[in-house]
Order: sequence, then C-alpha cells, then structure tokens
Amino acid sequence: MSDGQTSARVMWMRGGTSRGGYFLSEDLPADSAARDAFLLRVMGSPDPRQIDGMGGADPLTSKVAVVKKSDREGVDVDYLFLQVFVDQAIVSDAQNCGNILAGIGPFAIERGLVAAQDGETRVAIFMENTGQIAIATVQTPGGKVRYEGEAKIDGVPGSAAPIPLEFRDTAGSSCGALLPTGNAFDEVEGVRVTLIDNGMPCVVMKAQDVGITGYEDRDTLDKDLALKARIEAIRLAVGERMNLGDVREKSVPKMMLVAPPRDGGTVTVRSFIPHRAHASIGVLGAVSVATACLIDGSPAAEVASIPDGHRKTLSVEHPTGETTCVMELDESGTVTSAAMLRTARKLMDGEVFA
Ligand code: NQM
Repeated sequence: MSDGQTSARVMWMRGGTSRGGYFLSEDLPADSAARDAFLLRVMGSPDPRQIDGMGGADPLTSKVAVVKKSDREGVDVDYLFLQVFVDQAIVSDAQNCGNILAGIGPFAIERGLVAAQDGETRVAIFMENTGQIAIATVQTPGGKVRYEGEAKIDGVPGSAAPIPLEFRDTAGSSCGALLPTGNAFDEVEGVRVTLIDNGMPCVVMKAQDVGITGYEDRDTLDKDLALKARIEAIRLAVGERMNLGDVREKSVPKMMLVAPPRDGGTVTVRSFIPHRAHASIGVLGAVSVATACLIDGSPAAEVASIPDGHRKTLSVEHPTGETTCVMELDESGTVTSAAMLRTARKLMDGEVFA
C-alpha cells in the first residue's frame, strides 16, 4: 500500500502461543511513523479492550510481523517484529518475538518468498530486531505448507504440524553481552537479580524474594498491584545497566520470577512482559531464563534442577504447562545453541482496514 491509504494485505496467524498480523514489508507504509500510525489503527490501540481493532486486548495478541525477501548471504527472509501496545499509542521494535517467529516460515512460503521443497522446507530467518538468524523447519508435503499435525505445545489447545526453531549466537542480542553487568547477580532495590540476554533481555529473580511463591496463576499475578509496582521499580532501575537506555516506554526487559520446578522440570517461571503476566512464557524469554539457570551463583541456579551433559533438555514450567528448550553447551559450559518446538496456524488471509 502507499502512504495515506487505509488498508493493507495481511495474513492473521497464531505463531506459537501468540497471535498477530503478518505483513509483507512492501504492503506497509515505508515511513515508520506512518506505518506505526496505521498499525495502531489496525489493532485498535490505545484502548484496554481494543474494541475498534483486531488486537485481542492482550499484549500476546497485539503483535505484528513485517517480512521481506532477504539479500543477506544464506538467509531467506528478513523479519521485523513490532509490539503494538494495547493501552498506549506505542509501537515498539525494541524486542524480538520467538512465538510470532513460528509463523514466519509458513507465511514466507505462502507469499512466494521461499520455494517449498517436497517434504519439509528449512527457512533461514534474519531477525532484524536483534540481528541474529533463526532456522525454522516447515512441513511442506507436495510443496504446500501443512498446518495440521500431531505436535502439541502447552498454552495452545489441540495439535498442529511441528515447526522446530533453532537459534545460534543469541547471547547479548540487545544488551551487547549475555551478562551486561558481567555479574552472575546484582542487588537492585534490595533484591538479587540476574541481568541476562540470551535472545531476550530478562531480569531473573527468585519469586520468594519478591513475596510470592512462583506458582500463582496469571489472574492472581495481574491483580497483585504491589508486586507489579515492586518489579517495575527494579525494571526501571536496570534499563541503563542493561544497555537498553530508558525503558519506561519499552517492552523490555522482561521480568522473570523463578521457583523450584514442581512437575519434574528444570525451573518454574512466572514472567511479566513487562506489565502483564504472561499466560505461558516467551520463546527467547524461556531460552534466557534457562541460560540463567546454568550460571553458577545466580538466583535461578539456586532453585533449578539441571540435568547432566553438554546437550541439555531443559523444561521450563509456566502457568499453563511447560516449554522445552534443547540447549547445546561447549566445553566451558557456554550455551552455543538453543532449539524449541513451536506450531503455527493460518487464521485468515485478506485485507485489513485502518
Ligand atoms: O520471548 C512475549 C511471546 C513473547 C515473546 C513477550 C517471545 C519470546 O510469548 O521470544 O515469544 O515476552 O512479550 O510471544
């Protein structure tokens, strides 16, 4: 669409445990201010109910992917993630999203940006927000995207075709280093926290250190205004130290409250993204928390139960089940890659109006 028009071609998809609009870059205004104004109208923001738009009144369903064919060596498509705030007129590119990422491979194939193989198709995706590459493997029997299948992920009813995602070199994606302060933990506002970024900037602390058990459900957490105020004070205090600047109007860092696993997993997490509790956990958020569990002396390591070996299957328990991360470590114990199973579903393909 050209600037000034009021509609654009879009595919609406569930990606992992999130949902949003997937646009080709050429179908949106080139000017980012015009693009953001358009997307706010599309989602119906700012409004806590998003009644006048497509957003689902939840940060997890108020998301946008902007995709184009890549001219980078070895990369198929470039993916820019945009978080459209629900109740503020903000569109932010300050974070990545590994759940929406799950829909990028199918979308790119459907739009003809990537040629499908017979069987499965590997799609190399450059994540523009953080400058890293993810590989998605999409089921494409007969050269067509298949959405139905037997893969299940907690937080989504039913089953769908598996879309494994692989990440490499995600350390310091936005903060410049895995541990931006160089420390296993820092004390902030009287609480021991690990400031970490293995694909998503996160502040990881023990749930009990901020007065909760870590096993509360989403509603209980969302109603706990004293807890929210306490962790927001920590968040605002660490923005500069994490090289994220002033984070008042940013959706990072995410706040991760950890407790010992209860269902045989590695760790239990309640995450705030950052002002609402997450219904499950973000993909790169889970990778970052799992990585914090592997750092000696961190609060997360004190509650985590870590399996042996250089290839670890880490189950991150969350309010609606668990998310499994498969992490590869080198001889020094540094995480070198992470893999995660996701699914996606095409919901509609058409034109959206602003
Ligand atoms: O961490 C929500 C989600 C996310 C982000 C958020 C995500 C990730 O569940 O990679 O997927 O943390 O805002 O979609």
